[in-house]
Order: sequence, then C-alpha cells, then structure tokens
Amino acid sequence: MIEQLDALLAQLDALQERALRELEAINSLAELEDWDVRYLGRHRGELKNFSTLIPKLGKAERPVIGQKINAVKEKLESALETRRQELRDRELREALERERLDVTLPGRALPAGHMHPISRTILEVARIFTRMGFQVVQGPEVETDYYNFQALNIPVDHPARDMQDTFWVVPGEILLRTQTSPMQIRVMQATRPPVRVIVPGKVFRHEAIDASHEAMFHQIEGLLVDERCTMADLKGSLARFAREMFGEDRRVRFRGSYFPFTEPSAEVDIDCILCKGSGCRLCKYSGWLEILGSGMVHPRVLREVGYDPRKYRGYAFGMGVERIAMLKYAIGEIRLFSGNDLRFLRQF
Ligand code: 2U9
Repeated sequence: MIEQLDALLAQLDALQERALRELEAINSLAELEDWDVRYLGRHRGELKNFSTLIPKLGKAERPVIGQKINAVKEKLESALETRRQELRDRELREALERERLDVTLPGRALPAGHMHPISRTILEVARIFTRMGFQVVQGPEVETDYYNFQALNIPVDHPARDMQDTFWVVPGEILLRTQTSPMQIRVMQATRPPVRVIVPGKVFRHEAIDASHEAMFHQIEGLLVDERCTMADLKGSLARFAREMFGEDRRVRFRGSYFPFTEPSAEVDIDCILCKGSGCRLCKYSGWLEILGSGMVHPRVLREVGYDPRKYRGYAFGMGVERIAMLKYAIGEIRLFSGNDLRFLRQF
C-alpha cells in the first residue's frame, strides 16, 4: 500500500512539473484554454483521472492523495491565472503599441486652391475704385449690336465694327461683347446721375493670337457722370489709380487719343516700372508704358441714354486686365493666363 501511495504522489508531482513546464511555453490565450481543459478539465482533465482513483484506495491513503490532488490543483490554477494575466497584459501592450497615435505629428495639409492672377488683379483694381465711391457691376457677355456699338457712337464704317473682328451669334444683331461698355449704357438707362460704376468682365475679339493678344480677355471699364465733372476729375482719379496700382513714385502722363465714345480722349502712361524711364525692351525704349484709355463721355452717348449733355458731364476709362497683370507681375506671354499650367499659376 505504501509503495502504491508513493507512486501516486510521485505521478502527481510529475504531472504538476510537466503542466507547469508546458504552461511556461504557452504564448496565446487560445493555447491557454486548451491547457486548462487538458489538466484541470472537469470531465477528462488529467487531475480528474486521479480523483476517480480515490475510492479504490485504502481508508488511510485517501485523505493523503485527496490533499495532494487539491494542492496540485491549487498550484496549477494559480499558475494558470498568473499566466493568463501575463498574456492579457502582453496583448494589451501590443494593441496599444500597434494603434499608437503620435499627437505631436504635424497635421496633413489639405490641398487648397487660390485666386487666379486675373481675378486677383480685378479685385485689386476694384478695391482702388470702390474706395473712391465706385460700385462694381457686371453685365451679359452676349449683347446686341445696339448696346455694343450703336449706343456707343461707333459708326458703321468704324474698324471696331468690322464683321471680321466681332464674334457674331446672329450676324448684324447678336454678338459676344467686344468691350464691357454696353453695361454702362444699361446702367445709365436704368438710373439718373450721379453714376459711378466700374464694370469688370470677359470680352471677345476675333483677332490673330500672339504673346499679347487673345480672342478672349478681360476688361475693366469705369464711368462717372455728374454735374460739374471735368477733365481735371478724370486726370486726378486716374493718376491716383495709376499710383495706387503701380507705386506712389510713378510718373503719370496723359496723351491725346481718339475713341468714338469719348471726346476729348486720352491714353494714360506711367514711367516704365523696369527702367524707370531711361528706356528698355519692356517700354520699347520710350520710357513709358500705356496702362489705360480714357476720355470725357461723348455728348451723343449721353443724349442716347436720355441725359442732357448741357447739364451732365462724364468721364470714362477702360483697361485690359491681362495687360495690367502682365506689367504688374512682369509676365511676357498673355496665353499663360488661360493655359492652366499649375507651375505658372502657383507663383501667385
Ligand atoms: C461709356 C462711355 C465711354 C470706355 C473707354 C477706353 C477708353 C479704352 C481700351 C483699353 C484697353 C480697351 O481693353 S482695351 O483694348 N479701352 O481705351 N475705354 S474710354 O469708355 C466708355 C465706356 C462706356 C458709356
């Protein structure tokens, strides 16, 4: 009996040792559950097999084996719990490491566009004139022959009216506006003086394309009508504009010119921003750059919209936005503005 007892005790020790060794090697919670079933399982667990032997033992041996089984069971259960906790801790640490957020990383920049140089130039010009009390208005790009030509005193034989230079929608009747002036006619017909408006927008001319000419470009035109408006108002306002746009130290020159819708007419030059007037390629060695056209609104144009030219005078001006932007940002090629080349556009 004693030998049998010793043998059983030795088997239980061996079982415990084997179980603990295997437990050490376990690396996942799934394997751990297998181990639990194999050694501590209530049906076929290895420890259970020993319990079933107890009734076959002598009265004196039963409690010895019973206690030993309990001791081994407690030892294995506590080792299991310790290992389970270790594995859980490790899985948690690994998950935290895997999902770690570095809150000190700089954020990802969202791609943002910016204003086109033409829009930006229009806005700069508009700001200068709105500070002088002008309102910004916009009009249709498809116009009638009446608003684009007749009302502006453009005679039938004027070169601007050449069928070749205009994009006609309905020949002789409907066209793509060649200037934004038709909108000023609409404004004057709709309101009484005083009038102070600037009109930015697209205009269209059927022209040969080169580095400084395109079939579509942008204009800003301005119109002021009031009692006691003189050429001195025109000169003062446009000189102010020229200096705000191109620098306070600019010299400004008014040069007599001709337009059908203004009389007298003048073109406005500034001293060359590149050579300051000494002569270079940009100013074609003249020392001067033309920036806009202007004049006192022709009495026929005033009469056409129902304004009495003996009571009201007006001045008007017009500039090509691409030309202004090319001078301001030293760009030598007008087609860059409509080319959609991001290497060009991103410089603004
Ligand atoms: C009304 C009366 C008069 C607008 C004017 C110019 C002179 C002018 C050109 C500049 C460069 C056109 O884009 S460009 O080729 N414009 O020189 N424009 S006076 O005169 C008006 C407008 C409306 C009712």
